[in-house]
Amino acid sequence: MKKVVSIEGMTCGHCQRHVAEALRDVAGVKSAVVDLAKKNAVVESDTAVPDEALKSAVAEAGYTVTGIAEN
Ligand SMILES: [Cu+2]
Repeated sequence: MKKVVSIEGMTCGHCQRHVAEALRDVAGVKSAVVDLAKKNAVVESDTAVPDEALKSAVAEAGYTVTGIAEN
């Protein structure tokens, strides 16, 4: 399964890495690729990962999720 998470607040490569690591730590997430220019992260998982889990991981890292789309 793939979800595209829109994220506000990332400004540099450190933010990008920080968010990617936070998302990869969410249970069930296989990979998370953050695109700084597009302000999003593509999250892949074998099983459904709740949007809330992704949102809180990003929030704990200090950024804001503005939307999550199934892809
Ligand atoms: Cu930064």
